[in-house]
Amino acid sequence: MSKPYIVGITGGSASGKTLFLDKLLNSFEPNQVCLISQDNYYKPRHQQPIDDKGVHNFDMPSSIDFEQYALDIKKIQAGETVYRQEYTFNNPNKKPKILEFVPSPVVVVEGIFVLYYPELANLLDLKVFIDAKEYIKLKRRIVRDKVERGYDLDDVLYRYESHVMPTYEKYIEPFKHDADLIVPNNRNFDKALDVIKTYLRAKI
Ligand code: UZR
Ligand code: MG
Repeated sequence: MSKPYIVGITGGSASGKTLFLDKLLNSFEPNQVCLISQDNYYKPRHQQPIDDKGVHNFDMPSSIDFEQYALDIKKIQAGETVYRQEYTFNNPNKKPKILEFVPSPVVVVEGIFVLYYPELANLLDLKVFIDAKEYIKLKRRIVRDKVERGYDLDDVLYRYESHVMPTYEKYIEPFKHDADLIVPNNRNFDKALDVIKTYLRAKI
C-alpha cells in the first residue's frame, strides 16, 4: 500500500465535525478509510486542568495527550495497526471499547486541536475546517451533551461560556486561516461533502 493520505478535520465544538465524518466514512468501504479521533486522546480526568471555580476544563490544548496522538498517527502512516481504549466522556453509563485503527489509503484525523499543535498539523495532507455560527453550535451542544454525555443544562451553559468559547477564540478560530478548505455548516454541507468525497476517492 502506498503512504496513506491524511485528512485533518477541525472546527469549533458542535460545528458538525462528527456528522460530516459519519457521512464521509459511510461513502467509502471500511478498508479504504480509517478514522482516528482526537476525542480518544483526552487525558484521564484527574490530569485535566481545573478552573478557578474548581470545574474541570476539557477545552485546553493541554487536556489532550497530543504526543501519543501524533505517535499513533505516525504508526498508522507507517502501516502499523494501533489499539486505543475509547474515551467515554466520563459517562459512567458507558463501558469503553477497545478501538482498532487499521492503516488504509485515507486516514481521517479529527478534533478541535488538530491544527493547533504543529506536531499534528504537520502530519496532515489536507486541512478542512468546519464552520458554524455560534448560536447553532450552542444549540447542538446542549442537545448532544444531554443525550450523549449525560450533562445537565446549567453545566452545559457554564462550560460553553467559560471554556468552550474562550478556547474557540484563542486556540481554534485563529487556525482557520491555515485550513485548505472551509466548509460552512449552518444548514447543511452536502455539496462540500460531495466535493471532498470525489477528491479523496481519487487518492485511493
Ligand atoms: P467536539 N469534553 C467533555 O465534554 N467531556 C470530557 O470529558 C472531555 C471533553 C468536551 C470538551 C470539548 N469540553 O468542548 C468537546 N468541554 O468535548 C470537544 N466542556 O468535542 O469537538 O465533538 O465538540
Ligand atoms: Mg465530535
